[in-house]
This record gives sequence, C-alpha cells and structure tokens, in this order.
Amino acid sequence: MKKAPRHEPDERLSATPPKKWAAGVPAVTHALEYSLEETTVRRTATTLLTMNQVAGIDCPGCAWADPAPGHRHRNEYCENGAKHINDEATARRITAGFFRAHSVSALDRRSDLWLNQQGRLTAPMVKRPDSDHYEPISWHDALGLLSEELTSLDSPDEAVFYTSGRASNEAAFVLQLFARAFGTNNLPDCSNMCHESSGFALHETLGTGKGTVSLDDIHQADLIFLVGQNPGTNHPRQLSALEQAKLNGGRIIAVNTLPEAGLLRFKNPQRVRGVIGAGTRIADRFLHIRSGGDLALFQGLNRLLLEAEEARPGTVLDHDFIRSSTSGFEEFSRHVRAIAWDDILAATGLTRREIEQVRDEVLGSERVIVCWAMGVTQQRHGVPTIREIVNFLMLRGNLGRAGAGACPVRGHSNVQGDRTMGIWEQMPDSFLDALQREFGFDPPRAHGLDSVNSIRAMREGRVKVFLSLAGNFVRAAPDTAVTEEAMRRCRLTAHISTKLNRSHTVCGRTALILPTLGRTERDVQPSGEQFVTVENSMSEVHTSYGRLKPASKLLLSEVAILCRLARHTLGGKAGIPWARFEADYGAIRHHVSRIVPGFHDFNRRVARPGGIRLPNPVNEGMFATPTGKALFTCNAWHMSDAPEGHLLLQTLRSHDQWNTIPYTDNDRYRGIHGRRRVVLVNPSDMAHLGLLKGQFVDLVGVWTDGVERRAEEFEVVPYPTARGCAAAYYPETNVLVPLDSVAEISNQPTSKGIVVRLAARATAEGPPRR
Ligand SMILES: Nc1nc2c(c(=O)[nH]1)N[C@H]1C(S)=C(S)[C@@H](COP(=O)(O)OP(=O)(O)OC[C@H]3O[C@@H](n4cnc5c(=O)[nH]c(N)nc54)[C@H](O)[C@@H]3O)O[C@H]1N2
Ligand SMILES: Nc1nc2c(c(=O)[nH]1)N[C@H]1C(S)=C(S)[C@@H](COP(=O)(O)OP(=O)(O)OC[C@H]3O[C@@H](n4cnc5c(=O)[nH]c(N)nc54)[C@H](O)[C@@H]3O)O[C@H]1N2
Ligand code: SF4
Ligand SMILES: [Mo]
Repeated sequence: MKKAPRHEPDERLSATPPKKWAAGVPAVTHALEYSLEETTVRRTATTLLTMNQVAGIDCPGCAWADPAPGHRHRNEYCENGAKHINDEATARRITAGFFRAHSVSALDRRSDLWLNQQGRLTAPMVKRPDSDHYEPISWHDALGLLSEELTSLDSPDEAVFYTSGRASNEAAFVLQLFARAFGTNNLPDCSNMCHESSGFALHETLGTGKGTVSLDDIHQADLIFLVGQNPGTNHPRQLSALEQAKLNGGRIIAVNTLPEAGLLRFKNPQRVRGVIGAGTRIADRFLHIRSGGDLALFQGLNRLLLEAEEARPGTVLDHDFIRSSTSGFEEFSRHVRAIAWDDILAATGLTRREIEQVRDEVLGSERVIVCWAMGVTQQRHGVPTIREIVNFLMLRGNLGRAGAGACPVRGHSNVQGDRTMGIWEQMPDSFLDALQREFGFDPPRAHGLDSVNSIRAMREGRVKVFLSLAGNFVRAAPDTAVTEEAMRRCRLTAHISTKLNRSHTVCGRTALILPTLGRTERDVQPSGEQFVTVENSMSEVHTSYGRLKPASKLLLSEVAILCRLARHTLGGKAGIPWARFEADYGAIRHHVSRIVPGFHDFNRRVARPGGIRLPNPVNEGMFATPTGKALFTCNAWHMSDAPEGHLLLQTLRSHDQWNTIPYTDNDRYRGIHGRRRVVLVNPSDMAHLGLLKGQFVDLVGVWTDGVERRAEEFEVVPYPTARGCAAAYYPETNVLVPLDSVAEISNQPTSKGIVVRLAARATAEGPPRR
C-alpha cells in the first residue's frame, strides 16, 4: 500500500508546561501512531518484533547497548527507536515522476520535514550542470560519471568522502579503503561534529578514545552523573539501565541547563509499575547549571576532594591508583586548588552548598560513572571539560573496575564502529601500516580534512568532489549559508542515501543521488543473504540482519555501490578484491580481522549471540599514552558568558526528530506542539529583555568576524532553562554557528553556547519557511 505524503505543517504553536516524566503508555502509543502513519501493519510488526533481538535488525537509532542475550524483552526498543526504524521502513516511495514534477529549486524551498516525508529513494538520479531537474541514470553510468570526475582531479586530495554514523562496519571499511587506495585521507564524518571532543580528551589522558563502561557497570554503579545529555529523548533505553541501577541502590546526579523530563522520572513501559504506577525517580539530585559551566563544576568538585583528603589523609583519594597508574598529579593538584570559589560559582551558577552536597555523595560512593553527551562536547572548551571529568574519576580510582568509569554516550548506532573501521582523517600510523601490509599499497600519511576543514576547502575551490555515505552534510554542518555556498561550488556532489534531504537540493554543479538499501532490508548477494555488523557505545560489535523486502528493485547495498565505484575508479590497482567483497561481506570481515585490533576471528565470533565485546586497555590497567600512564591535566578555568542584552544559545534536538530530520513539529516532553521555530527563554530573562510570551523574534548571532547571522521568526516560549541560557532546535539554528567557532583542539563546531541577541519582529510572516 502506498501512503500519500503529508503536507507542510501549519505552524500554530501550543506550549504547555514541560512534562515531569518520560516514557510510559503515551510513548508506546506515539511509537505505534508514527509507525502506522508511515507504513503498514505487517512491516511495522516485522521491524518492531525483530528489532534489537539476536539475529534481528539493529535499531538504526542511537548507539545505546542492548542487554545481554537472554535478558532482552520481547519489545526491546523505545518509542524513538520505533520511529527511526519505521521512518526507514516507510511505504512511501519517490519515483522518477516525482523529480519530473519537482525541480531542484522547488524542492529546495520545501522544509526538511517535507523532504523526508516523501518516502524512500528508489532509483539512481543525476542532475546535470545545465538542468534544474534530477533525471534517471543507470547505475553503470552514474558510477562511471563519478569515477570519471574522481580520476580527472589534479590530486586525490581534491575529493572528500563523508560518512554518517548509520553506515555499517563493512561499508565504512570499504569506503576508507577505497579513499586511501585512491590516495587521500579526506574522510570527514559526523563524529567530527559529535563526540570529537571526547575522542581527543580521552586519547590524550587515557590512551583510548572510547568509553570504558559496560551496561553491567551502569547497573552496578553507586553513583552516576548524567552531564549534558537528554536520555529520555536521545537514548531512551538508557533510562531502563538507570532504573536498574536505582533498583540496585545506585544514585543519580543530573547536570543540565534544562530540567529534562527523562532526567526527572521514568515510567518503564516494560514493567507494570511503569504502566500504572508513578514510575521511577531518575535524578536524586539535579544541578541546574549555566551553559558551559561543567568544567568549573568538576574543578570545584576536584578541589573539594583534595581538601577532604587533606582534612582526613588517606581516606579520600585512591593513592595506590594515582601512584601506580597516573602521572601529573602534583601539578594538577596545585593548579586546581588555586581556582577561586567565586570563579567556580560564577561559571556554574550553582551554590557552594550544592557542590558540597555532590562531594558528599561522591565520598559515600565506591563506584562512580560519569556519562556525558552534546551539552559537554559541543562547547568551545569541550576537551578541557572532559579532561577534568577524567581527573575527577582518577582521584578516587574510578577507572578500570566494575561499576566505575567514563561513558561518552554516542549518537548514531554505528558512529563508534565507523571510526574503528578507519573512518577518520587522522588514523594513526599503526592502522595505515596494517593496511599497507594487508593490501600492498602505500596509504597516504598526511592527515586529511575533517568536516569543518572540508567546508573551508570546498569554499576555496580546493575540493571539487564530495561523496557522502549516508547523512545530510548540508544541514548537519554549521554556518548554513557558508556551507551551502561551499557545496554549490563543488563540481560534483554524490550521496548514497535512503531518503531525500537538503543535501540533495543544495548540491554541486552535477549531482548524483545513489539510493541504497537500509538496515531493515534483505541484502542478497551472489554468496547469499548478507548481514552487516555495528559497534555500540559500549564497544560491543554485533550483527544486523535485514528482514524487509527492499523499497525498490533498483537499490544497491552501500557495500555494492562502493565496491563498484572502486572498481570503476581504481581498476585492478592494489589488487583489492572488490568483486569478492561485494559478493560476500564475510570477505571484508576477514581482512578486518587481520587489520583491526580486537577483531581476530571476526566472522566466527560475531555470529555468536551478543557478538564481541572489544577489549578496552584501560580496563586491563593499561594506558596507551606516551608515558604508559593515565594523565592528570591542568585545565584553565573558563566561563561562558554573553554580553549584557545577549543570551547563550544551545541548539538541540526535539523529541520528534532524527538529527537533521524533523518527524513532526512536536516536542512532547517539553510541552511544545505545532511549531519548531521556537526559542526557550527563562522567564526572568524575558522580563529583563522585555520579551513577551508568544512574541516573534529573530535570533541574531554575534561573532568576532562581524558578519550578522540571523535565524528568522522564532516564537518566544517561557521555559525553566538556566538564567542567561536559551535553547532552540537544530538544524534551523545552524545558520547561527560560525564555521570558525570550534572547540579548542578537537575542531568540533560549537553547537552549544552561541552568543545571540533576540531582535523583536514586527510581524510573523508565517509558513512555509525552510
Ligand atoms: N530521538 C533522537 N535520538 C537521538 C538523536 C536524535 O536526533 N533524535 N541524535 C543522536 C545523536 S547523533 C546524538 S549525538 C545524541 C545526542 O544526544 P544529546 O546530547 O542528549 O542531544 P542534544 O539534544 O543536543 O541535548 C543536549 C543536552 O545537553 C544539555 N545542555 C546543553 N548545554 C549544556 C551545558 O552547558 N551543560 C550541561 N550540563 N548541559 C547542557 C541540553 O539541555 C540537553 O539536555 O542523540 C542520538 N539520539
Ligand atoms: N547546530 C547543531 N548542529 C549539529 C548538531 C547539534 O546538536 N546542533 N549535532 C551534530 C551531530 S551530534 C551529528 S551526529 C550530526 C548528524 O549529521 P548526519 O549524520 O550527517 O545527519 P543525519 O540527520 O543523521 O542524516 C540523515 C540522512 O541519512 C540518510 N540515511 C539514513 N539511514 C541511512 C542508511 O542506512 N544508509 C544511507 N546510506 N543513508 C542513510 C538519509 O538520507 C537521511 O536523510 O549533526 C551535527 N550538527
Ligand atoms: S535506546 Fe536507542 S538503540 Fe535503543 S531502541 Fe531506543 S533509539 Fe534504538
Ligand atoms: Mo551525534
């Protein structure tokens, strides 16, 4: 059954007080409503019943881990996972007729929501330089055109190959192999805009970019910090794990600029208590912190722990761990003790009493975990903040033992795996040496371009071809106007995609849409039905088997597209068996097992229920740092501040979107319905700035380059956000994030903590606005 597309929203806002609890029965009904709106009962039943089960479809949503086999519910998914999977399994289709009816410029005037709702892409399409329409093209010609453009470049570094974290390990491995055999390390990815700050901070201090905890550790912890993340919306099954921790006696401290519903109370729809009872209170303590105050908070806590040790020597710090496993303690200790309380309180907006109460919780806890996400990483000082979190964990030896550790909560379901497979513009020599040994070609050694530097290079004409494996680069990237101009300057842009998005309408002079199978679909190759593998946030690698009939006979798998492109472009160079890779993904995994540490005997081990847990050296007491020890660091105190009359804006996700793709205009837990162009402002700030509820404003960015960046026509909603800190949805606000506003060291765009003023508008012009 084909579903008719829905229409543009009419943008009438209804704002009610934010919810005080997450999930429960409404979550189940919303999941089913959205799924049935998109697709049929049969397809919904297939996706939902096999989702996250052994030999089932891995949820294409977030990277939260599944419970061990044998401990999974029959419905092992959340409301949002159901929406994400059925957004892919939709029964709507985009055909060649659609592109005849809609020119590229007409599509470009449509909203992101509308583009996504048109359904699955079904056939390869090309937009020629002199045309405003996509037209059909055969796979042979499409890949021929792309490889011709690639081989005619003056240098391989004039191409970039972007990856988004839904791509499988197999596709990611093939893409990086192709890019490097072609001759470039230009492999930007969504991780550059997501957890790059975590990667840099953890690498420097612990010698690994990955988190150290498992789901069991979460269950066993005495105390869990949730810093700058909104699990009720973005990692909903994390709430089940937190509930388990609480049933085991653990306590939770949430640190956030917003009192998010999922941090307050959780009604687990999989338990009777969650369906009819009051649910579980999640956060025992909520720190309503100012934007960017987390560095100062952990500095304050560390200072208090050092003082407590001085008052009662030998009772607070883990001296054995500090002595045997770390370096830099003395310097760190001197540095942090010199940070003034006034500065800590100013940056956090908290009272000293609040921070002392947290210290007492820490002193009463044997096992502590810190979880964090975008509220921390997307700040200018994201790297120092995470380094300070590591200092905090190390003081009491909360690393490398059960129930304790560092937990960067990853976004996309396979963003971590893509990195493991070599998608990074800065892969270490050990990986490149292994590629060289295995395949006998010389991989380029100079670092490639990350996401921000790719935009700079495209803008300056240094990059001419942009190929994307999944994702929506134009909307994910900062500084929308600059990014769009950069994309349009490319000679060719090509996207391996499941659904239509802005990156197809803001494109190069020639543009290709290369439609692909999604994770839900059966993938049959000459050697038989294939599965792919993914790695979750807790370093567990497992299989995902597609179950649905493909959306179109013309779809090729990601692996097939990339292998055919490689053959077209490289011929027999380097003797890489592309045809065999395409025919049997096990052949790809065979090479991975010989190249990537932890993957020995990959094909056999990953087929076992539950898959493989990759070893983390930190949990074996080993630190792959230059000194072989974990590193205490000295981080300069920092306070995010906005001049008088301005606010610090964070750009964040609503409950009804997947990154750049809004599903509806609602944000149920925050009580917002019918409109996304809203700005959440604290009532005291509204009074101070003379703003009224329901007033229309433009958000105007302030940045050192003097360029005025303006996001137009936002409706003011009074909201209990921290004083001085406003919030509005991404990607509508990406226009406000300057390309050069990046996190120190990690070069990650600062999607949080942007200085803006709210300029009153005389009238609202109304929809549609994209
Ligand atoms: N449904 C759904 N799930 C998703 C996604 C999605 O779009 N939709 N996206 C996926 C991806 S790729 C990612 S990376 C993750 C993102 O998961 P999150 O990191 O939870 O995503 P954001 O919506 O950016 O929310 C940031 C949180 O940090 C808080 N915050 C902002 N600034 C500060 C600060 O200065 N200090 C503190 N302590 N808190 C702050 C915000 O109030 C908000 O609660 O989610 C993944 N899961
Ligand atoms: N202002 C601001 N900007 C941000 C953020 C923010 O918080 N604020 N967050 C950043 C973060 S954390 C991230 S991760 C990025 C996200 O950036 P991206 O990962 O680039 O964006 P997505 O929205 O996840 O990409 C969605 C598209 O992926 C394609 N797709 C979906 N599934 C598949 C599949 O299985 N295969 C293929 N080939 N294609 C598929 C579909 O065409 C869909 O339209 O955005 C970043 N940008
Ligand atoms: S928590 Fe994440 S991985 Fe699990 S079902 Fe929900 S969206 Fe999917
Ligand atoms: Mo992300």
